[in-house]
Amino acid sequence: MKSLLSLASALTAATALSLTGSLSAAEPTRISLKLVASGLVEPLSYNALPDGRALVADQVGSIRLIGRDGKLTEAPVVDLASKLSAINHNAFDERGLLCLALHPDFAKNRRIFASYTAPRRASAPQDYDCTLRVSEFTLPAAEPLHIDPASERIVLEVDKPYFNHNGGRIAFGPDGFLYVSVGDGGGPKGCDIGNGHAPEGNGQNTSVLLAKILRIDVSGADSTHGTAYRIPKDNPFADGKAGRPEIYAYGIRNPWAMTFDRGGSHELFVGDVGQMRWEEVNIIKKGGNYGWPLREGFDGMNREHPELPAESKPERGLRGEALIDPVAAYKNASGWRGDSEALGICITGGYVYRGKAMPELVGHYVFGDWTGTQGTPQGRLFVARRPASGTGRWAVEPLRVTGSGKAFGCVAAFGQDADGEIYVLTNGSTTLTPGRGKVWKLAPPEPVVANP
Ligand SMILES: [Ca+2]
Repeated sequence: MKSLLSLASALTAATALSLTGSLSAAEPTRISLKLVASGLVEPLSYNALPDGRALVADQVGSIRLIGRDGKLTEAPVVDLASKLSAINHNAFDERGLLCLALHPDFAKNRRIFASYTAPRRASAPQDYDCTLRVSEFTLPAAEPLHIDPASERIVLEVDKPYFNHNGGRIAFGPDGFLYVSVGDGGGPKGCDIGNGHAPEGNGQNTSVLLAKILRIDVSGADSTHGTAYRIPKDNPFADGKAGRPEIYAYGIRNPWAMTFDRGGSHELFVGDVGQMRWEEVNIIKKGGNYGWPLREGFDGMNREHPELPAESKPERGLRGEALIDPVAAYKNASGWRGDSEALGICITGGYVYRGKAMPELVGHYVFGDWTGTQGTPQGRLFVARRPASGTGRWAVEPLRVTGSGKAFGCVAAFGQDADGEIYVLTNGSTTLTPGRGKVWKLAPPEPVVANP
């Protein structure tokens, strides 16, 4: 019962007391979910505007406005559906509008970035599925807020052999650079195997942008290389000799999602979706090799039989570099059937909580799992607690959802506002079905009402 022991040791006395005082240290932290918006398909990005309103991006293409009154505006700020690759409506899909990021100087320059899967571009191999695209738009200040889709400026494109493992999360770092998470390319076999996958896996191949965290400078174009961005001078492969200059870190399978801590030392967190045995939380360091597909979780990876344990755990990558472990991992129920420690099947990365409403979560990483069981909308929420010593593994513990938000469905993504409070973006079904998507705000547990 490794996880319960680590859970008990991670809970501080203050945490236990802040509950009801009568709960044991092993009781999960209780929270509730306050409904913010509904009627969406699958919301994947929540971005607070400086004026107190927020944008919410729906996977099927629309970006909508949540007003100061908390109400979702009917008319979209923009609908990018016509720019997207084909999407399986009323079915499961990983393609679509994936993430938004406001420029750090958004209040002055109104620059906004969006990532989405576009139809395969002309230069992509003919048997590829789509092209992951990061584009820039400007949000005019005029009311009602509206983005002209024709104002798009394409920033970066990465061709995708298959429909899945897109990554596609974007975020500005404290350094002002734009970070882009890209999945390994996907495919029916998984394991970083198939069309468009290098023999060593795209994770370990630094000549491709798949299976990477990228970092680019969007302050201007680079006329020498013909790119719409510049390469930060201290990127690990900035000179292009040993790898693509956009790469910041590598060895990542399907980074969903990627966020910076608003506080502390502004660490970069990536939830890396696993194959069959482990779901990971990583803290990303510049130049780091996070092991995929040589490793999964804290173990080696059996690429032929991913449901089985690996015979060994490699310690180094192709250049002799040390492989970096996740800070937290939990068992995937696909490879650990019936195991009580198998907490889900597909991680949905979240945020380090920096709000005021739940002091017991401050400094810890709140995240979730798409669903506990394949095919049913039963997502789960967790907190990974930073070790008291500051180093070592983080303990993963469930968050117990109380009250009316209990049956929230699948956990699609998370958002965070300027106060550090966290939003949970859900889909009441496992498919892209109209009307099932909701946005919730993480809140303290609802008071227990005595039976009348
Ligand atoms: Ca890893």
